[in-house]
Amino acid sequence: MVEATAETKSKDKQAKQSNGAGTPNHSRSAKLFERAKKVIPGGVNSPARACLSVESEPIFIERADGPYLYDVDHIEYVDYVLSWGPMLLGHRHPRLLEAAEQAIDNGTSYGAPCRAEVEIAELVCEMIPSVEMVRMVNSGTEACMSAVRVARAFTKRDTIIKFDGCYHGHADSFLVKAGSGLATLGIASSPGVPEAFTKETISLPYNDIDAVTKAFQEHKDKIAAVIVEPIVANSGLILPRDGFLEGLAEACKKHGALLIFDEVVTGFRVAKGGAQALFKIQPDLTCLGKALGGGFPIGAYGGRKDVMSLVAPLGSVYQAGTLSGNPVATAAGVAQLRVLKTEKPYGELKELTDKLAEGLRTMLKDVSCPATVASACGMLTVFFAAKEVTDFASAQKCDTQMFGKVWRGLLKEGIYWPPSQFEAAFLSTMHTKKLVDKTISAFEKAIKSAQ
Ligand code: KE4
Repeated sequence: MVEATAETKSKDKQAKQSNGAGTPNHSRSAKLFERAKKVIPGGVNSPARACLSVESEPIFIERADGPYLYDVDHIEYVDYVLSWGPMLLGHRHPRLLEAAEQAIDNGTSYGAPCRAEVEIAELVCEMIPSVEMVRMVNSGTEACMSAVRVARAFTKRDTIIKFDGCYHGHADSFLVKAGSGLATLGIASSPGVPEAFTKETISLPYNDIDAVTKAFQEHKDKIAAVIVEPIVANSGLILPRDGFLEGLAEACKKHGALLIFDEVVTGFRVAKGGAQALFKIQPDLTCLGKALGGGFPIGAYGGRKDVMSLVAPLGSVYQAGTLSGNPVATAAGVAQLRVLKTEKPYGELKELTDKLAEGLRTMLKDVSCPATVASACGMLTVFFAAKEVTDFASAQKCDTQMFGKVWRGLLKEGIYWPPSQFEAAFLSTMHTKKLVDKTISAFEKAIKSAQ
């Protein structure tokens, strides 16, 4: 674990520690937000950043370093959003900066193949157990959209199964009872998506293997694929019940459907080989993103060679992209994966995540706050609900008002927590035990003032 050295502490002399005293001054953020709302829908380029559900205006960030964010008002925060997952090594990791700077020095995009594309593909095939062949794209959405297309082509079937509260990006066929920003904003399914696009999408309760069995019985030779977040991040963090993922694999095998693991969040985070390595399950296809590129726009889908061989130009399933495999993004991704492969930070990252999760559970009991904590290596969620959250329906029973009050309290204490009950918080290899202790105390203070 890289200790937050003086080097990763704020270089900005004006940086202020937000310690809860008084109301921090967000005037520069507010001014930028006013300007942004005039030219960008909602003033943000992704609804997840809007902070609407926590009744706050978005904080505009000036820079980041190690485990910290610094906003335009020079306030320092411990960062638990980490760009929604990509910054697994923390911000400005020296190896990543060096690789990206070198790549930029050679040009920023060629529209022709480059060495780093081969290197990142080889690393993905080496690190993710089920991936024999992989295609780079520019986002998790593209990865999931393309994986479903090739699964439909391979099986010559149209229907897909997804799970309530899971989010696979904003491609039309996924916007059915989806999680992340849709859950945060209470959008069941998005306007502008024709029924014709979603009628082939069956959404079932996560962790309900009987519902999956029933769906296959009803639609058996029509189902092309089951796509699942093996550990859900987009309802808040929900772990699979024992046997659930194995049950999905068996059902797919029995009915000739493909199993797609959406590991855009869990890939390289919960283990070097993702959730599939953790649970020892081999999906037919895997979607990746976020940590794959260390903060640069990237995604990837890959898996069985016989399935991926259908993808153009080898096969006829068309998928393309001007910036797919971009030399800067892939160089940064190669650097990130090499650090993860050689330094194997997972033991310490899991230990730190457990320390935070256990510390929060103890504190919640001490302050008699009805809440539960779910965690996996490098990620966790505090659910403001008395009962354990096992699916989207139970996640929706959370007290989102209380979540909002606590979120605002944490911000005052210099903790930047994901601004939604239906998102997961992330830790980096640059977070430290000291910062975890600070976070637990900040939660305690925020909860006490919210109760
Ligand atoms: P992108 O298209 O945002 O790169 O990836 C879509 C995606 C696919 N699969 C999973 C499991 C995901 O979590 C995501 C995107 N995650 C959200 C936050 N939970 C991104 C944040 C945002 O939309 O701004």
